[in-house]
Formats: sequence, structure tokens, C-alpha cells
Amino acid sequence: MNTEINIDGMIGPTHHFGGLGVGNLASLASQNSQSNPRAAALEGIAKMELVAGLGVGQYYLPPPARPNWLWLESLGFGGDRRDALRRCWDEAPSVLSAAYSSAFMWTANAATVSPSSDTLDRLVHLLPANLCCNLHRAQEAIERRDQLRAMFRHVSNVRVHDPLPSVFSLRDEGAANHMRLCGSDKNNAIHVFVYGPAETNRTRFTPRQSEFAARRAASCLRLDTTKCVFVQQSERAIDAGVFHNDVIATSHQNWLLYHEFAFEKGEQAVEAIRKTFLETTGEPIEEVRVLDSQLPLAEAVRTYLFNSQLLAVERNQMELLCPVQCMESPAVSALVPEWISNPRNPIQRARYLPLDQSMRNGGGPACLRLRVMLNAEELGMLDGRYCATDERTQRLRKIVMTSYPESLTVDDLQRLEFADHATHISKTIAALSQ
Ligand code: SUG
Repeated sequence: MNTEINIDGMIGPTHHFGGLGVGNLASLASQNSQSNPRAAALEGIAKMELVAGLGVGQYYLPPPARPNWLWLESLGFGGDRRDALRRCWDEAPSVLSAAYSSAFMWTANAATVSPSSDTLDRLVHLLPANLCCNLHRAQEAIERRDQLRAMFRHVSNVRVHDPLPSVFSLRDEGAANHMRLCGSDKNNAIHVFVYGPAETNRTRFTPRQSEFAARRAASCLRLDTTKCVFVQQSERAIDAGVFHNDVIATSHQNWLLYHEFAFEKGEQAVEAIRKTFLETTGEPIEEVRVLDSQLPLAEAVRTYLFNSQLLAVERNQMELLCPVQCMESPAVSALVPEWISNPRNPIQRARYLPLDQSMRNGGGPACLRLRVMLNAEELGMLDGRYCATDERTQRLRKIVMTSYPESLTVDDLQRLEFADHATHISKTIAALSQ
């Protein structure tokens, strides 16, 4: 039987607001404001503890070292490090910001995953995302591949692939644009891949996932394509700041929650999902369609309701971890209690999490985790060193409290003392899993 684990990305000491996220309105609005890496990391740790406390397997990946010196060198900022930081700041401040990026914290973009129950070769496949649509995120692809390989090294039937080639036509942002839905037999599943329009000039912002990448991903993941559905994200949604599908739709088990403007040719797209699900599982899908009159697109993007983290406590019993911004919205406050009181709806309870620092960069609860389904044997082989046990989260919290800065602006990034301090912290955290 499959069990879901959640892998969060530990938020790094260089978390800041660079305004770098393509089509991400929160990131653009926060650009150059003061961040609080300590508060950001504590919010992330508290979420991991909450999820672990609910009995869901919680793992984490340490923050890769920043600034990324090799990457800076590859862009012409080599030589004496103090001088390189200063030159980069003067010549290309957004490159300096990217070299310090903590965007690896959003592990929903780390990879796309297919469990062994669903694959043609009965192996678990993880395809790290190339993230090549964003300068600051493309550097994560190889770091993630290596981290995931280390984490799964003892699980004999896991394949961690190389990311798709880093070219624009194959731009891939991982699980944030993928939904797995399963029937009452959890091993009977379909996979929905969501991509942006092919003509990149049709939308206000560049669509971050290509159809070509979605189809190649399904192939790398060794999925039966008769059980895959490929749907286009709506142009209207991208224009409203929906830069990933998980900002406007989500799913868990047999339950699909989506905004009426999530998909281009919305009814046709959902009909394709319904049909494939019925053919695969013999059961109808349970769906909740949120109308724009109930929650306008802009409010959906502001509150990140669809980016709430869905957790199965038991089958047909789910908890929704929403960002606190949802609690403050009259539109969302009308929807969630209605779901909870409806006996057909599996959501039993909603909790509201303060994730202000992540939200100000466009990352809600679901962005901060990668879901991986493993069977009991695979789970048994998983390396415990990445498990967010109480003891480990306490140690992480201590490191954060004693060494993470409480305030950071892009100006601070040019100081070599800060660069060295941040590198040292990442090494200390990585050592906890060695
Ligand atoms: O890729 N923000 C991230 C947010 C990712 C959210 N993930 C999901 N929806 N799954 C992004 O846009 C902002 C970084 C900055 O501006 O400094 C950023 O990268």
C-alpha cells in the first residue's frame, strides 16, 4: 500500500525579496523590501512539525550553499570574492540576487514524481525540474538531482533522473504543474499535466511550463499515457498571476479542487480528466469547482486558497492547511466552512498557518512541499537522516535562532562577511544529515 511523505525545502539564511519570480505578483510586489530569514525558516520548521505531528511522514532537504560562487564565476564574476560581489552588484544586481536565491525552499518545483504502483517498469521515478524559465531557479536543478539521489540512495527501486535539457522549449517546473488522482484502490491512478500556451506572446507573463516538457516528463516518469491527461492552463489565469497550476487547482486522492478559470477550454479540460479517471478507476471523480463569482481570480491569487496543503488523515478524511491570508478573506471564509459541513466533501478541518515570508515571495503551504508516494518496502529503505524528527527540528530551530539574520535587504548581499556567514550556516545544516 502507498503512503505519502512530504519533503520540504529548509528555508535558507539568504531568503530575500529579489523580485525575480516570472509572472509572480507577490514576488514582484515585494522586490527590494526587507526580509526576515529567521522568521521565514521558523515558519517553515513549524509547518514541518505540524505535518509530522498529524502522522504524515515529513522529510526535508538542507539549503544548498549560497551565494553560489561557481554560478557567479560562470557569469563572469570570478577572481577575488570581495571584488566579485561588488562588481556584480554594480553591473548586474539581479544576478547577485539570483546567486543568493533561497527559492529552493519551494520543493513543489523540485521534481515530478511517479510512484512504483503507477509506472510501466514498477520503479519510482523522480524527474528533477530544470526550472530554466527563471534565471535564479535554474541553478537548483542539478543541486536537487544530487540531493534527491543522496536521499533515496538506499531505496533500490528509485530512479532519480537528470532534469530535462535546459532549453526554453523544454521548460519544466515540476510537481506544481502535475496532479495525481487515485481511486479507492490507491494504486489505480491518473496523472494530470498542466502546461502553458505554446505562443508565449499571448499572455502578459511568460508561461513557465511547456507542453513539450509535460509530455517528455510523462515519458521519463514511465507512465502509461492512456492514464495521463494533458491540459492547458488558461491564459486568463496566467495574466492574473497564476504562474503554476498549484496556485489555482489542487487534488488529493479522488478529489479535485479547481477554479473555473484554471484551465483553457475549462469544461472540455475537466471532462477529459473525468473521463480518464472513470475509465481508469471505474469510479467518478469528486470535484469542487469554485466559481469566479464566489472567489475572483485576483482574490484566489492573493489568498492562495488553492495552494493550501491537503493532507489525508484517513481515506476520505482530509485536513486543509491554509495560509492565514485565507482567514482574512470574506470570500474564502464563506467557502471553507461550507466544504467542511458538506458530508460529500472529504475536508474535515482547516488550519491556518502563518507563512508570511514565503507568501510575500509567492509561495504558500503546498509550494513548500514535494509529495512522494512510497510503498512500505520503499519507505523502509528511505534514509532516516532526512526525516524531520522532533530532535532534528529542534536542532534546526537552534541553528536558525542563533545564526540566521533577522533582517536582510539586497544591499547586504554585496558584503563578503555575510556571504561567508551564510555559507557556513548551510554547511552546518548539511552536516546534520551526514
Ligand atoms: O518560482 N518565488 C517562487 C515561488 C514558487 C512557488 N511555488 C509553487 N507555486 N509551487 C517562484 O516564483 C521569488 C524569489 C524572489 O523574488 O526573490 C520566487 O522565486
